[in-house]
Amino acid sequence: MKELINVIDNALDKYLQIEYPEDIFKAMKYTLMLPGKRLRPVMCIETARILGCDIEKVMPAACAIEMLHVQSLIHDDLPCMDNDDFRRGKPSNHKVFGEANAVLAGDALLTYAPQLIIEKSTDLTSEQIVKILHEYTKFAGAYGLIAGQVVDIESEGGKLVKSAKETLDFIHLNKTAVLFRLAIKIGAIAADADKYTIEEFDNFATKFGLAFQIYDDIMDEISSFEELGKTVGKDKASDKLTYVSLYGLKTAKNKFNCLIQECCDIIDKYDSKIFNDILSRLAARINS
Ligand code: GRG
Repeated sequence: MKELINVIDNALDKYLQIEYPEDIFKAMKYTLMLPGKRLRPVMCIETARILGCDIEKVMPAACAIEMLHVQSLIHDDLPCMDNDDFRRGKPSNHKVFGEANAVLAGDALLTYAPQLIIEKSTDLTSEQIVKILHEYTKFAGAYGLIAGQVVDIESEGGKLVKSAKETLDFIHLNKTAVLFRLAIKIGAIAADADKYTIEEFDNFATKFGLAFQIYDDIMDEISSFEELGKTVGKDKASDKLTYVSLYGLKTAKNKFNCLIQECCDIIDKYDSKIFNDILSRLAARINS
């Protein structure tokens, strides 16, 4: 997995060159190249590999997903959103480049990502590229990531249109699971997987995404700045609607463990060391 992360890091570095005007490219590259776990591109590439597709074929799209993810992190940290001063162990984008450049860097990553898919995915067919772009635009916008963020912000202000449970599920599915679904679906599309297989992987990605957000909620409660590279304890301090605040730590851990087990059951037949590693590492940390 470490090897694959290095390959992804090199590809990200290559795909995003510093050009004029340097300030915007530097701001884009700053958060992008800080050490993240690269879970989304890794899972995109591993899905493609399991299903018989060369990793080079899907690398531009896998990197594009990381760019979209980084855009969401940069914007999430802004004072008008979560107002966080640290990300990936370093000062947040707006702390280094100022708010205007951080907004623009996010916008630029959001728009460069599909450009990269179109320009560099030379081994994919036009039909595959259109399908991938359709998924990208659907999941990144008001039918996905943005919807999750809006309801998250509304719920912090105490505005609940649905029940707390329904609201929380909506936030987790749209704010977090959506990018894992996108990553894994793109891997499956690149491998020309059939409808049944795409659905099976989508089911895996949805469960994984929910488990991952519960993991994130639990870690905010039990972990440290040194481990996470971002401010901890914020959810509790801001009385945020999370799995832990709604169900308590014990039930949150149980739900997380159930989802991880369901993910293992789905992925088991593919005998993937990378997926097994990701699932077992998350579970080990929560149950330690
Ligand atoms: C798409 C225009 C547009 C806006 C995005 C800001 C926003 C709207 C959404 C916020 C989404 C968000 C930040 C969700 C949190 C998901 C999450 C748990 C992120 C942490 O992921 P890790 O732990 O991070 O994989 P690393 O740094 O390892 O990549």
